[in-house]
Amino acid sequence: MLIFSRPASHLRESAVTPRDLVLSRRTLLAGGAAALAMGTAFPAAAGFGAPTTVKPADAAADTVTPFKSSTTYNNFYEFGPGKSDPSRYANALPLRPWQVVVDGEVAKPATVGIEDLLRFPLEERVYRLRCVEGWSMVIPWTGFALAELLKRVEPTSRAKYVAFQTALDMKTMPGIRYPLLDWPYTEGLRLDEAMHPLAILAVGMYGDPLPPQNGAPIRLVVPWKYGFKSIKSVVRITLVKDQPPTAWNRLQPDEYGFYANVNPDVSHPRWSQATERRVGDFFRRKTLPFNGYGEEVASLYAGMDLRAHY
Ligand SMILES: Nc1nc2c(c(=O)[nH]1)N[C@H]1C(S)=C(S)[C@@H](COP(=O)(O)O)O[C@H]1N2
Ligand SMILES: [Mo]
Repeated sequence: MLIFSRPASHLRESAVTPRDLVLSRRTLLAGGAAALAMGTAFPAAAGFGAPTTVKPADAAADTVTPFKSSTTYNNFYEFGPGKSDPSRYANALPLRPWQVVVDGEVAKPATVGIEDLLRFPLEERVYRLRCVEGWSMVIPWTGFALAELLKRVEPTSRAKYVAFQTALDMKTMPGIRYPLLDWPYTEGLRLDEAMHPLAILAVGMYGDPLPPQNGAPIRLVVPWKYGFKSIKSVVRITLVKDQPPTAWNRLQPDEYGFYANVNPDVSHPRWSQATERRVGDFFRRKTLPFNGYGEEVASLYAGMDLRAHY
């Protein structure tokens, strides 16, 4: 059973939440205390500290994308290349048992079951996700800071990057029969990016467990980067010395950089990145540097030429 403790939310419910979603949240809450009381080999986190307040620059103009849209218009190429393939096929992916291996340059490698990952202090974060194809969504994620997990395994001084890997399931993933990408899907971050409090591992959205098409049972969300960095259905997180190979970068390095910070000034060879269309909107809007999170993250890139490191 999936259970969440009620996240300290900065979501303005009046602005967005349809009644049925509110009801499903209450159902989740009913079981929360019992789950938290159970013992675990992977001890509970010491606490999240002050919740990160995450407000996109034009928050007032931002409306949460309807659930129906964000769960039927997806990129999850393991389940096919079409936007509706993931919602059609990802249901078949077995979500239990599920483990995430955390290894590499760490003092305490661990294999963490999803039940223990759900015990991390969960928060609700309303983030925009912008795809390099020029569309974006605003999604209330439930998750915890990736840094919380990384700290537990104690990165060594040699750890400079973090490599991520998605599950590979021949039986349920029709997309991996085609060599579109080098399967399994892989992504990577620099260690300081991964430790940034805005980078989260999400286990839910709209107050419920993640739908399979959105990367159940656990996926990365890095809101200041293009959507392809936010790898779904993660099974392995490896700390490494050198910049790891990543699936899209290997396929087309001139189109998909390792950094992939949202940048309206650097065009993708096939798509301008100056504007975007919110899924559900008719008109396009301006794309913001770092997807609107510049105040929080720009310092990570001080001194770097972001045209060269796109
Ligand atoms: N494993 C995996 N993760 C993935 C993808 C994928 O094809 N496979 N697509 C990426 C891309 S291109 C985008 S835009 C986002 C979309 O996330 P969403 O469907 O939850 O909006 O997931 C990213 N994560
Ligand atoms: Mo994307």
